[in-house]
Amino acid sequence: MATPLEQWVESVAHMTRPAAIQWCDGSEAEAAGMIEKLVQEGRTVPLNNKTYPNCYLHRSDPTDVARTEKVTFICTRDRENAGPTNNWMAPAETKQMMGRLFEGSMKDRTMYVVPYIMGPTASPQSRIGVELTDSPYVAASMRIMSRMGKVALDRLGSSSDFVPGLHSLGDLSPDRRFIAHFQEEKLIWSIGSGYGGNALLGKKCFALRIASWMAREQGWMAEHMLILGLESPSGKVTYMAAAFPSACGKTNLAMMVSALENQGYRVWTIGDDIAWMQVGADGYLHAINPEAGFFGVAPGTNEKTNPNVMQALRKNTIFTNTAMTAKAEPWWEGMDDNPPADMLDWQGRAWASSMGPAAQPNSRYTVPATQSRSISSRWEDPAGVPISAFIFGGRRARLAPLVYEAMDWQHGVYVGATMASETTAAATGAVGVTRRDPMAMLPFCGYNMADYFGHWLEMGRKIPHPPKVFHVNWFRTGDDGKFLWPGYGENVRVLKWMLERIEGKAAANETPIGLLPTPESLTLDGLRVTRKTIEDLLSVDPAAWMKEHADVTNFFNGFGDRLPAGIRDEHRRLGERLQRVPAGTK
Ligand code: OXD
Ligand code: MN
Repeated sequence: MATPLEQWVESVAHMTRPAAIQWCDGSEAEAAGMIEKLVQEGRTVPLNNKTYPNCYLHRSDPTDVARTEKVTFICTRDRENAGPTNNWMAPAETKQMMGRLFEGSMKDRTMYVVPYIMGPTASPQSRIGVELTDSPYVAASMRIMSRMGKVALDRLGSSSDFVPGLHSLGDLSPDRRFIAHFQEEKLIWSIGSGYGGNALLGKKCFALRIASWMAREQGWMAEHMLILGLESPSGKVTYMAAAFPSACGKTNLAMMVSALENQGYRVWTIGDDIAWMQVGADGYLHAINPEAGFFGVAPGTNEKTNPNVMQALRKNTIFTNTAMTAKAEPWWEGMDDNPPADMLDWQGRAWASSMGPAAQPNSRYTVPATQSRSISSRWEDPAGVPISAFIFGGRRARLAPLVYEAMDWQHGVYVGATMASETTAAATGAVGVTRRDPMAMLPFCGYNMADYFGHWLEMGRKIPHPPKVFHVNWFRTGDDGKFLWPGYGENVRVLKWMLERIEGKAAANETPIGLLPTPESLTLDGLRVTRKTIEDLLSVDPAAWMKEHADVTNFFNGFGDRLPAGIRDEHRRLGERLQRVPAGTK
């Protein structure tokens, strides 16, 4: 009798008609074969074998360089269940339309059957997915980003308990590119893109969009969060999970080299992008990192911003769309100050500065997590790590202080639900446009966001020891437009304050938006910032927050009656607290 997996593979092969089917075992030999094929296809080149052993540079189709939210769909039977922040299509119509595109799409190609585990192999919190793909680049990347191959098949056995994901490059035309999630069936279909989150289906499609739906059904949480451990001088490690929108430094924070290492404060990495969490027997929320690698943005990464990753990606790494030097080494803007001579740009053309950036701004590295010296000894703990703090954050030039603490869980959920970030010129061309991105899940929440807020409130009732909730802003600027806070390794000073709040040691001032550090409660020794700068970083301008409050009202109105009462209450209370502040106070 064919297993459910064999039956599905057979039915997909019938539709897509591949020339061959390869069941992946995850071995070195198999990966070498995929890379050989990629090199033969001409879009992938080996890098310098001495300085970057077993590293490759892949150049994607120039029209296929980023996740495409416009063609990403949540296909629930009832449109209302997808909610106002998702694109929606009806499941039956979507299958018909995409089915026509999948018809014969793998002709002349090999279909790889990629079984994978999201999460540590032995963890009961982990889940299995299987991706069928006609892209050897995707199969080779999935081997880095998940526990892929025999290990997953062994765990699956003949069970039907896996999330199927069908992926084909199709003809790579942006006009025929669709990423669809069938929530009720827990099924993913993606065609027309070979890039990142569009194509590595374990990541955003499964671990966030499908998993967020499963998590609500089953009473756990799937979040767009890094997970780190902060070690204190006693050797105790306190775990924190943080959600920031793209381009706000999640990977850098997760892998930070602490500026307070000489005082005994170190940061350990569990994950840089996604956290799956459930209530443990000890009453704490326990988090696992479902991924096994880092798929990070290369530009801006350097010895200062992330020395740990710079060291990690010196071997066994797939680079995508970076530039390449004459020594066959990868290069990107922000790696160092001087672009080397005789470089090839991300499309393999001889580069001159008049041509714009040499590396594509969303160029990436795909590197095994174990290669970072910051990786925590508990990163594969089957029971996950107990989370003591949630950190929300965004890029706010003038509004949000360096850090504040929510008054309680419900207020914390409100702080996450009202998260926003201002766009940078690099991303959109329009500077300072505020994009609301609740819990950094705007593109990733697989159901109605109002119900998602409700799920967060509900989880608060189920967690005996809920994490404290904080909000940070590393990006506040002064009147001269310059950043007030040095960031990077110095951010550990803010984590230390959080730790001391968790332990009941650090002082805080109550303000209308939450609890702020007293200047004395921050550890600032060895840091060259003036008292005035610290006061600016910790100031709360009630008039600016009133404007923010009005903007949030507009955002919440989009959810109509579905917005939970707890969120409405918090919103009203913030308005009342702001109104009580005497005019002219800061
Ligand atoms: C990512 C993203 O690539 O959030 O992780 O876009
Ligand atoms: Mn992400």
